[in-house]
Amino acid sequence: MTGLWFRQALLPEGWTASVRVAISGGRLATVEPGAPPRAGDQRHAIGLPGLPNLHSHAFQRAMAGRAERRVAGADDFWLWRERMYQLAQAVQPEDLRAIAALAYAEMLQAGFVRVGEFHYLHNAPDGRPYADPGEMAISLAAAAADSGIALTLLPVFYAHSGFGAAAPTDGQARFVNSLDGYGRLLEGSGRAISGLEGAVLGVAPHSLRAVTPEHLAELTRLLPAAPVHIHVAEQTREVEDCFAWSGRRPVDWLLAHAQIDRRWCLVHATHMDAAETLALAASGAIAGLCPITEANLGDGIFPAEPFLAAGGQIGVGSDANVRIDATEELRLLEYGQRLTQRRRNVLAESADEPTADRLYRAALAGGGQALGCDPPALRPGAPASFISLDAEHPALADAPPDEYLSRWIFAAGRAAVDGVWVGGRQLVAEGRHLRWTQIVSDYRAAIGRLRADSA
Ligand code: NGQ
Ligand code: ZN
Repeated sequence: MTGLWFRQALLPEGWTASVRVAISGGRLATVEPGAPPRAGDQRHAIGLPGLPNLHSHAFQRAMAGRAERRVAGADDFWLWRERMYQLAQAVQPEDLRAIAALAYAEMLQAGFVRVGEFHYLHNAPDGRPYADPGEMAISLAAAAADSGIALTLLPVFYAHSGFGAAAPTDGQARFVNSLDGYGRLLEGSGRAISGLEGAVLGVAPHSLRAVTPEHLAELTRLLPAAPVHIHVAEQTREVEDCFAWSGRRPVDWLLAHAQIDRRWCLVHATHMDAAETLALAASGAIAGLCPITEANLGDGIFPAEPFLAAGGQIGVGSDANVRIDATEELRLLEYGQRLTQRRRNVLAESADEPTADRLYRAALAGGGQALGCDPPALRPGAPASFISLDAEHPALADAPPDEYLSRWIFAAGRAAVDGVWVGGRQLVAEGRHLRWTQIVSDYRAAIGRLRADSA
């Protein structure tokens, strides 16, 4: 049994002094408040649950910072997507493993302990399925194992390029499946993650653009209790196209035609009118917000204040992975509201609780639900997945415990993440992933191959 001791730890009942935890079989065997450290215990200042990252396309990490130059024409989401498709076209299975391992190691260093990988690079570059339809999923599972992050794999179903079952484009050839092919892909994906502790499998219709209503109905029946993730209402053009096709806006259409409930995670849901906002909040589904990506791609600002006020639940995801930082997602979520409303502490629920605590608490619960597992918590029986913060970081100087999250999220950011444990294994120490050198060297090799490929 491994023992750890925290000067302060965030337990379900709040910040608690002098907490000793014992780990056995990857879980927390005991969590004792007010207990002294024992000989051999690792000692840390501040312990708390790590956050779930509910939406990632890991391969896109390889284009971070490389699409920040204006291109001719309307430089928008859709042109960025062309650029992204070029990368999607080039990535081979071993490249995916290396790129994803880097993205996942960075997620761990940033305080995320589980990732929801919304995975759609299924076919070989020529569009034919690999001999094992789970080939690319095997790479992602290997990346999860290389890094140690917990994985919820969300194999994506993709069939069309636009509303009304428009034929897919050449750039989408690696994504496309029939329903039968998708069944085989799910089996292959299940096999790929079978050796990973705590892995979860879900289903993911890509968007209302990419699937028909019939597909959607079939897909939700495939794994009856598993998470269902879908991109929705991210861009105003998508809202207009959906309205032209169906007479309804995307979130409204989904609420009317699918049984949207706690299984569902609606990624982005940026463009909702007041009625959609209230109805989605009442559905029990999670709104999967990716504020950094939504800013980077020029999507718009999610109506977070009315959504949360109506009891809506949110989680955060790093999506395109241009930056990987749990605190920055939460901070930017709040700042988008401040900038548009010209007020402060917009998403706080009351004056009793700091805004950071409110955001962190929402992302913990919403992210856990969306990824098909219990929200991370420091309680006996839960997976031993948690992080420690560096109390020596200047932003934490003199901080009382009820200000730790404010100082971390608004002032220090990811630099204050010190240690990270997933399923009882320590993966990050002093802010650095224990396999960082190897993971970065593998990543550089993959980038070299991709460059040679495109030359
Ligand atoms: C994706 N990403 O699937 O990677 C999408 C772009 C699309 C974001 N929406 C492609 N952030 O939506 O068609
Ligand atoms: Zn996405």
